[in-house]
Amino acid sequence: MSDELFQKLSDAVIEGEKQSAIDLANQALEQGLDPLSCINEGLVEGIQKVGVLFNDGEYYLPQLIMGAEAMKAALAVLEPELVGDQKRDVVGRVVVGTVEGDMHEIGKTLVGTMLAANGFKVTDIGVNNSAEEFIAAIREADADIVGASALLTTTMVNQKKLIEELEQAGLREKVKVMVGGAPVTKRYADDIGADGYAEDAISAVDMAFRLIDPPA
Ligand code: B1M
Repeated sequence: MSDELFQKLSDAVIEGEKQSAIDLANQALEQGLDPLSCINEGLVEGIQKVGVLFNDGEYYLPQLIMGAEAMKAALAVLEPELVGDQKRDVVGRVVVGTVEGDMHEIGKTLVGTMLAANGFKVTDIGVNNSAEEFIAAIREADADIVGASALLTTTMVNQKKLIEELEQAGLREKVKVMVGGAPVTKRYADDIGADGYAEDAISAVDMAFRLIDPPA
């Protein structure tokens, strides 16, 4: 019975069926199923499959967004029911935002959602953030990683500025910097001294895991 419901939860995420994911999460709780198992054996399985389909070119952005939204909605039902040491381990703390002068939010939000779906505690500070605003949020969240998004060739420079100001604030050793956004390249990320670059939201999750737990 529980296996069947886990599978349905996973399928709801894969199909991006938000309402169905919410209904199934409520149904699982009514049946007394363990919320943590619903997350790990249902939702997480689903979102990982979405990632594979996206990487294989079988899914495009809309399906990725819908899968992440379905997962987030069901998580909002299940997470408050986790008790005591069942609370999901926080993989790491991430502040995500779009840099100063830049109002593009969709990609950044998707990156944040995918990170949250994969167990990171995400503070999304929105768009048009100065370096000072990033730094205040990093301090407030005690972040391990800061993710700075830029969609304009004219605002990419503010990713560099953020890194410089992190150095001046004495935070550069403490926080890893990940950058991304359509005009940003791996080469640019290396040039400005970022720790990580990701081309899309799925690779951003992989990169965040690597930044938290770098290979020996
Ligand atoms: Co704007 N815009 N826009 N825009 N806009 C682009 C980016 C542009 C390429 C369109 C074009 O000309 N072909 C162009 C930039 C040119 C350039 O600089 N090279 C452009 C321009 C010029 C402008 C304005 C200047 C237009 C004007 O007013 N004259 C203006 C600037 C406003 C400002 O920011 N100050 C502007 C405004 C807008 C809207 C407000 C209308 C709107 C944004 C609405 C919103 O976000 N709420 C908008 C949109 C929608 C776009 C396009 C069409 C789509 C962007 C998007 O959401 N893509 C875009 C053209 C395009 O990209 N094809 C364009 C979907 C999203 C999921 O992808 O954001 O790339 P993306 O995110 C991806 C990856 O890049 C990566 O993962 C995401 C998921 O896979 N990623 C990260 C993103 N951030 C990451 C961070 C990471 C890691 C990965 O780690 C931290």
